[in-house]
Amino acid sequence: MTIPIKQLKIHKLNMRLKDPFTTSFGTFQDKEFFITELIDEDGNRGYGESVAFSSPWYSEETVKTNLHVMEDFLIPILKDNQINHPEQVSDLFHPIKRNNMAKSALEGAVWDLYAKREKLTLAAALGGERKQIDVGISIGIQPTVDDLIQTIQHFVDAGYKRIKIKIKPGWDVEVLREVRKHFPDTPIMADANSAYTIDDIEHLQKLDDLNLMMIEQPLEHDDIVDHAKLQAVMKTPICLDESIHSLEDTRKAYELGSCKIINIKIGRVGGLTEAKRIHDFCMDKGIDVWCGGMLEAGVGRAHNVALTTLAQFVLPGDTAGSSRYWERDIIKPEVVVENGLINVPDQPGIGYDIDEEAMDEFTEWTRVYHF
Ligand code: OSB
Ligand code: MG
Repeated sequence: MTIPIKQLKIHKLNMRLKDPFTTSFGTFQDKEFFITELIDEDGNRGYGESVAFSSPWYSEETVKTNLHVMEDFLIPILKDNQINHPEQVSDLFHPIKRNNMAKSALEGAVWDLYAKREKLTLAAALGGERKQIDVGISIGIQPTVDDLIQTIQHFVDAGYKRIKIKIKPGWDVEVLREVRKHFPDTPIMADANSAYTIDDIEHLQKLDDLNLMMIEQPLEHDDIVDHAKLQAVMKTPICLDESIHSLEDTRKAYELGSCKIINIKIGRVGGLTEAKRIHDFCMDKGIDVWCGGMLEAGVGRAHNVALTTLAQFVLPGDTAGSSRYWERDIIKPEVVVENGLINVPDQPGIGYDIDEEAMDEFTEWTRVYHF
């Protein structure tokens, strides 16, 4: 049955993180992004979120490229085709190269709308069965090691199931050694956001003594060859984030031995359908996966929660509670973490309502597209 799409709205929002978040490539505090809203003839509303940042530091996409690609290429494709099932959308978008976060912002809204029409939770529509998901936390680079240790203690006390520490040259081995002394048994991992090169092999091998769950994306953002060389000489599992944009990238990384774990981010891989394909491949090959985060507002966060209900998401993800990021989120209720767990909502679609008052507060403008 065709999904009778009547209208699409793109809302441009500006929100401010409670605290600045620092990675090896830069610091974030003010976030501008889009919420997509698809409305059908029966009045159902499906929501998506674009996770691109303002600058192309994490990947080449930006807020502006997302709007350009949605308006000039992707929305016309949605208008020109009948959609019966959200899985068609990734094939329809396939001729447009990359621009995965733009694709995902629209595809996610189609999935939510479809699930609401079918009166299914988004988790169930994707085939997920978990009722609760395990949650970890990602901690940005801190001014001092003492600050880092205090911050970790705070989140360990709050029950988060694993701690991810951002590293970069000059803030790595010594810092993690100190952290290990204070937290001998805590599940800890490190994320370098591509801050090292293959010349750093010997330095990175020093991390092998620290009993880390994994090291995420140590080398170039587009590399899978040097990561294979590095994984061959390291005990610590390598997890790829930036390098994986598709199932094909995943297959190649698997064949080369570039990693043992994959961080699946819905936006980075072009949407929920491709995320699920990567998940299914990893399940088949015995590669552990977890769901990464992009400092999302509530809609993107809800999509992450739904995806994480799939069986091979065996490691805690980065989808922490709304209040870790925002004074006020744009969904009701907000995403809440208790004892390191999020209860998966049981309402249809993303399972959280839009907080219209909060949306109004953060919306800079809205554009309407008629189908
Ligand atoms: O590499 O996972 C990453 C934040 C911004 C850009 C890239 C990354 C991150 C995080 C935080 O690690 C994830 C989150 O808490 O949403
Ligand atoms: Mg990462």
